[in-house]
Amino acid sequence: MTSKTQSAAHPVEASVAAAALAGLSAHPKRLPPWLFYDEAGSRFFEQITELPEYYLTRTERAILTAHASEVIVQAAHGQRLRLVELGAGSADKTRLLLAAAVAHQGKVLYEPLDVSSSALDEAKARIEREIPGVRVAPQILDYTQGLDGLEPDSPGERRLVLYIGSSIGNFEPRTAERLLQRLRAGLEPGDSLLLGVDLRKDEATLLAAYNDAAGVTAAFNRNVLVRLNRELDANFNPQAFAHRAIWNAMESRIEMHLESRIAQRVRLAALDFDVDFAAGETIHTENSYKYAPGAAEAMLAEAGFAPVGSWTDGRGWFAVCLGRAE
Ligand code: AVJ
Repeated sequence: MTSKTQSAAHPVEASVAAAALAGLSAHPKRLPPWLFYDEAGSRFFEQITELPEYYLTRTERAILTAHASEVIVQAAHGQRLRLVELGAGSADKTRLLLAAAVAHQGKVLYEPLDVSSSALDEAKARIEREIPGVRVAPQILDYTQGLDGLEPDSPGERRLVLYIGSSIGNFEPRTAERLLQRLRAGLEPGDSLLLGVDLRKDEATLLAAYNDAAGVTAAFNRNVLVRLNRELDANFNPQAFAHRAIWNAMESRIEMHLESRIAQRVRLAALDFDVDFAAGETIHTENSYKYAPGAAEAMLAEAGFAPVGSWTDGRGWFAVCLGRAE
């Protein structure tokens, strides 16, 4: 970002600039999945959750519908609970747990954490309107750095941290493990963590979930280029990149890539940076890890959370695991 001669139409966000510069200079090229979630990307993701092929959201919702009160009772362990949620995007599944908590103890404090306030403000108004008894106290906090900054538990109160929606699936196992350890360090013994993970299953089902017939996932993937065009004055032609989803069995993950259909040069004017693509060259945009049965429970235990409960659906496609800080 040295010889910038003209200012971009929008203020350039340093984290976006740094991620694009590092990722598009790397071999193979990559962009981090958090870049998906601008306003348009968050809308595309909401659409993905309703696709017939994308079984994750509705499977996890079915598990929580069946077991929300059990989760709340186990987590409370005879005390009052307050709920913290990492990432605020999963409101409709969270409301099942909030309603169960209200049924169990009358009132509940819900603290959704996110890095931006827009999603949070919307969630606050909606949830307080729709579930009487819930008080929403949104916190702007990057939970990947830990939970410092949250108020400590009050006496007689326990915290239940929700990390659902397979969000942890974006992280490599070692990073995921470190993240759980950091979360554990911010909790008191007796607090708990509810983790939702996607499980390994047949390849065709996995691939279809990330390569839907309507092309919504392709649009979600390409939207990262649209974002760079807007925020970094880049000139990507999104249609010159094909959406690819592949199953990497060795790593037990779905990978998403954008594959350049032609040899081309793209300019990111705000960075004064040109990047060349060979025909067929890819940008790796996401990993979505799929866990073996028992693996999430083992990872929780490793991070200092004793296994309390683990629930799955009839097909064994998704797991919701509760661990208690020891
Ligand atoms: C939000 C990370 C759980 O990995 O399934 C959906 C994101 N990517 N379709 C996932 C996503 C492509 C999603 N997570």
